[in-house]
Amino acid sequence: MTLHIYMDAALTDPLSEGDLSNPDQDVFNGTDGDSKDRQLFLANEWATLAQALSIDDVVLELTAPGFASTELIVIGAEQLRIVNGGGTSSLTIERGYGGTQPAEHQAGALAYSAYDYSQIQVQVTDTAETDESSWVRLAASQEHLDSADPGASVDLGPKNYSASLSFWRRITVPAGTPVQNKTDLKLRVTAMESPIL
Ligand SMILES: [Ca+2]
Repeated sequence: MTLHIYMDAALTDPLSEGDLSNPDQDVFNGTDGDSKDRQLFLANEWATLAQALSIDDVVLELTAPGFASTELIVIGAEQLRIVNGGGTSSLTIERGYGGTQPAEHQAGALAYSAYDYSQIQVQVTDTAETDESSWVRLAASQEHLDSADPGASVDLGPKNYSASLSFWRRITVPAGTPVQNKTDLKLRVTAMESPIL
């Protein structure tokens, strides 16, 4: 799965996935009860080319580490397969994958994980002790948060590899909640992944 949740529409601030290094976090008044909304974004992993790629280059230089070995990526109309170097900014690549034609690409061009997604769904799960997933409402737009069922998942439909989607989350802390650093609510994204045809 190369879908990630981002905090910003420019897709530069990905949420951490499992290690709480960059969580979606807020501060709430637990005495009176408090509620906060935030827009979040879903997109394929992407990166920018640090150097131009000629038609027969087999090393791809990115401006930041990204992608995984054996993953397919797409630049312009060309698909490429990562042979080696996954997780670094210097990747060995197989050109013209899947019947696409090798082409020149400029520095600054965008590379995306080469997968389309359908049936995208975001759900909240509580990973420890009492289930507080009902503190969270999810909806495709902010105005639909009011009518969203607490703890229910949200269906976001399909997106192609270069598109981004957004959704909203509302966290409501019940009045009388004691002071705590709460880290057990997680957003889980599921989807059907397909290669670009
Ligand atoms: Ca809990």
